[in-house]
Amino acid sequence: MNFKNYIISFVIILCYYSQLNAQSYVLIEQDDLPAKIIEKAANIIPTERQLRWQELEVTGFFHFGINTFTDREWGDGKEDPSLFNPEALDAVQWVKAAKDGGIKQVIITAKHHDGFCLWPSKYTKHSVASSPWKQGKGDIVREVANACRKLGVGFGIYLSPWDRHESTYGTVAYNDFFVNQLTELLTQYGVVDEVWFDGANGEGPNGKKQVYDFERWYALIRKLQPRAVIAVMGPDVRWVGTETGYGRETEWSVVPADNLDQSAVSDNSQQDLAFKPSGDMRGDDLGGREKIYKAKGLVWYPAETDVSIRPGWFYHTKEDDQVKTPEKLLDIYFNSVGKNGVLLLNIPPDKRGRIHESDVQYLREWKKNIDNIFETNLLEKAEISAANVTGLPRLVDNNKETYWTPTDTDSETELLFTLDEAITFNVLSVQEFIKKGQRIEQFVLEYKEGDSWKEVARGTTVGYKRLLKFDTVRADNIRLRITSSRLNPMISHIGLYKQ
Ligand code: FUL
Repeated sequence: MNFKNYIISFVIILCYYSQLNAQSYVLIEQDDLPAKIIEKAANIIPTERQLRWQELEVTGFFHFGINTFTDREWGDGKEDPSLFNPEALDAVQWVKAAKDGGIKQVIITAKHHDGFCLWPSKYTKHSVASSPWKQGKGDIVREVANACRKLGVGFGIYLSPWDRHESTYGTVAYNDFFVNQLTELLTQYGVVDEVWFDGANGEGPNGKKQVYDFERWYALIRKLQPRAVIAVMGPDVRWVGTETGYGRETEWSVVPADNLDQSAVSDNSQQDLAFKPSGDMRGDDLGGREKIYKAKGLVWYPAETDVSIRPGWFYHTKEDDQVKTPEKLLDIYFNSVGKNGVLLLNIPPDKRGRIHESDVQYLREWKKNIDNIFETNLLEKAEISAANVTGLPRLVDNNKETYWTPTDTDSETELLFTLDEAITFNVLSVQEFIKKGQRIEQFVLEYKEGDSWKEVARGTTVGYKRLLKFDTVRADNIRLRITSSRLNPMISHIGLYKQ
């Protein structure tokens, strides 16, 4: 082997190993200096299932159940199943309404806190099987799963750990009951893409609270549905901390994890479960330098931003005139997906078992608005330059598998866009190549007026996607400066658009 080939093989092997070593979590050693911690943070990457989920951008919730018929948000578990009768139920209409709104995956509330099951569970009578709907022969979970498969939309389940009906709740036996129900849902309906656990933990019918056996549930999900992300009270996806649809200005997907399971970290077969989420994930900045310097470990734990299209999670006729408008939904899109989150938008079916007409229409208009804005990247025709020019056009090629990065590890970098003809824009979109980590800490967008550069907008974190809206600008010389980053930034997309 000549020297050149030797070097090439060496680099290939090195890349292979660095790829293998990149993980979705890392332990911080006591003697790690700040620079080492930054390097570790910059190299944490999402798991395959987290990446797939992040790229969905917009997902949906269907809150439906006995509450739909009692006009309540939280049932007490004493509701009579005979109230449940969605006579015109059409799950294909639900999933189609979601899909027409750009939603790529939906989650059905198989059981909410009231304990009423939307599938005929063998383990309780408190379910659709005791209702008049389809003479007790129906199964809503199946109808939704089938509709998802038919329309190519992802399928997820919400199973409330808090059960206000089940008599064993508050005892050890409840954990078996819950595992049995979870097993039914994970084995009878094909592929499950997301399992959503709520944090609510109130009293059951006997006045006792339950100690949830999360670890057993996680292991069961990994075994039966390895592709599913486990959300909120789970290790893959974190609740953003509000139910407004508005995420944080500074949203790190890499956050401190002080309870990494040491033995699982070093056991390959257990690595999937090394991270046990705990503690409150609220606050303005969860993963900034000050936070990670004090951490014992770091983990990729991205944010999900949930909100309902109506004031309530369940359908109420009195809220028919309070459906969020396409304009409001667009603002939410900018502040959730555009702030490094996945939007989880709830669309509650009504008593007929259909998504209300106004929700359907608003969803469609919302999607049309988003498509219009992002149809043409005005930078496509720009000449791009930077300190290092290798691979620059990849910034505007609309290909999520390509990215640009400066060759040195300079944390500051500047990209210049020169156009033959001035462009008019008011929206910026930036995306990092998160397959290799999240790094950007601060950036500024500027344009040239005469001899001076004027600021248009600035931001902190980027992550999967950062969207900024600002007053309309017309310019032919534009630059994006990354003013702070953990190691070298890796940018997969930059776009300017006109709303
Ligand atoms: C909350 C629940 O209590 C609400 O009813 C709803 O399901 C929401 C998504 O999560 O914690």
